[in-house]
Amino acid sequence: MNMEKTVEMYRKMLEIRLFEEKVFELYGQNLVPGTIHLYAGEEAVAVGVCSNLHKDDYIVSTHRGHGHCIAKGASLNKTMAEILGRKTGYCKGKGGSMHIADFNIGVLGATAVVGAGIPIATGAGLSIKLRRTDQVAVCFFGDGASNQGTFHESLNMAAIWRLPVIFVCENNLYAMGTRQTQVMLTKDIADRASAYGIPGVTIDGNDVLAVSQATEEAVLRARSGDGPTLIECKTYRHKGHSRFDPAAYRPKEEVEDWLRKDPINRLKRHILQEGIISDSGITEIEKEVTRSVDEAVQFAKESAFPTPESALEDVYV
Ligand SMILES: Cc1ncc(C[n+]2csc(CCOP(=O)(O)OP(=O)(O)O)c2C)c(N)n1
Ligand SMILES: [Mg+2]
Repeated sequence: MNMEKTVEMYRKMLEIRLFEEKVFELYGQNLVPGTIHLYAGEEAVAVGVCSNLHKDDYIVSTHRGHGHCIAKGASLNKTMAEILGRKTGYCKGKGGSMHIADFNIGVLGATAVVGAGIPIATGAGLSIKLRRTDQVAVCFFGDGASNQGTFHESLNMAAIWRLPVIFVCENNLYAMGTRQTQVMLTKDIADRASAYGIPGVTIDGNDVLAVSQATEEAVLRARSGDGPTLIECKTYRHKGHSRFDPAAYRPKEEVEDWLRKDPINRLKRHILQEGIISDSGITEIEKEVTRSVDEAVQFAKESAFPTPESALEDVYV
């Protein structure tokens, strides 16, 4: 792995973590309308995947989407402003946490409807194929979403039409309070790929280098016209499902075990052990990221709220 790329991945993962820690803090101060679903613990998936994408490649995100958008290049300022419901945000403050979109960087949007993003990414794949470009479309979704009909229909359609889509299942073992083992007998969701005649791989989703490697192969396949791949990343969310969920359904030992496998600390250890950069280099990155997150908070707080009349703008008639 190229050293520069490794350091950049560390910076992005840290950016997502510190950004969300701020979002959590601001939520506690009643500054975030609606709810929030934090991505902490799963950063290696978004960053490992997006590190292989070009600006004009597409992603479709989920309700747990801040990390996907930041990894694809979303502005921290505009993302924070949207989460705080300000008019300088990505959707002019009218969408909030679950509706970050920016077509200029290929973020086709997030959706609160579980599994709804999967056919959207498949449609983007069809559009790429018809336009004959070398773009790819990536779809992020959870273990819960993989039980929706949309998952099965989309994989089948992408398979027969050899669409350039990469289906990335973030298996964090739970869909709200429901454990994967309660709702499916399949242990590895990637096994479902064989039902559609496409490759499926299960990887350690807390190892950003493994995620990046698997994505690189899937992207190459997609760009060469060989069709879709299903990548299952085993990971874990550090917090509850959404802001008010204390996650009492998770055994304490399980949580502690996964906290020890934190993807950011893991990459930091690798960077230091391999001498890619020194301790002071890491401290410098931490300072820079903290500064940019603080700036995003300031930008958002200083921005105005949308006017009530603006609710009637940007609507389809
Ligand atoms: C169609 C639909 N059904 C149910 C819900 C309620 N809901 C919101 S998130 C969620 C769990 C999703 O789990 P998963 O796909 O594993 O994603 P994760 O939250 O673990 O990232 C559910 C059931 C919804 N938003 N949409
Ligand atoms: Mg899940």
